[in-house]
Amino acid sequence: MRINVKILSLLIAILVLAAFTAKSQPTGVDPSIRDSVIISSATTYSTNSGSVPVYFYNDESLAGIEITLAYNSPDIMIDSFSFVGSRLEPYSLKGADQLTTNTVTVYSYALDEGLMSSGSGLLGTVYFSFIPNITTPQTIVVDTATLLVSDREFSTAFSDENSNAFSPYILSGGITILSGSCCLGDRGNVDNSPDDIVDISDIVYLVNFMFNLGPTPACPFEGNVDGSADEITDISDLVFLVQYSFNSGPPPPSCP
Ligand SMILES: [Ca+2]
Ligand SMILES: [Ca+2]
Ligand SMILES: [Ca+2]
Repeated sequence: MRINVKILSLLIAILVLAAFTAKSQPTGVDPSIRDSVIISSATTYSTNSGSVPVYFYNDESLAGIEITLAYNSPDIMIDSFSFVGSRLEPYSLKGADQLTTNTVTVYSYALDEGLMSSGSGLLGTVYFSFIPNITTPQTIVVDTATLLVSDREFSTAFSDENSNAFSPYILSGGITILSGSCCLGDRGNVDNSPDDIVDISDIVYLVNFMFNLGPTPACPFEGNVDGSADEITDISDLVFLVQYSFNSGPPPPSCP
């Protein structure tokens, strides 16, 4: 789901969340094992975009989650927040609103679907784009933040089945941007193996990506095996790689 910056969705979020935070600020005690939010540390290249997955753990059922993420750099921009593959994907009331250029608040509430059962896994993924000629290498910290918008405080809290809000443990992360391109030599190392070798693992990776909700190729140029001008990874790339591997087809072209 793309970030929706529309005022309407922000208002809905404020209304829904007001009920949540009005009851209690997140000062409640998290019983038993402390729940957590883990922001990953990702590495990418200046010619690419970047993404930072966020994970969470809870040992009791939850009625709601709100997480506000921020970074402090003019060099990157939030493109979108995706719930694809997230533990929150089944919940109908969820969203991501970009509060400021550098801040996005993400929320999810269990309604008819029942409480969010205990577990650990993906909360969602923040996608970033970079300004042209970005300084490299650099690491930008992505952490949680508290922000006041229209007298409503956006922060990070979990809420239990009685709407008692409490603060999870937060592990901050970030994104490291290296210079140049991720693509080495020829295209086709879809699984980004450090040896840059093209083999059956790359075919498996492509099949998983296309048909099994597997992760996107870390380097889009390696994933675009056939070197199509749109730089898109699709079924043609899988066909190209199978032809090359098993049918004496032409080798993948060089990296751009
Ligand atoms: Ca390569
Ligand atoms: Ca490989
Ligand atoms: Ca292609």
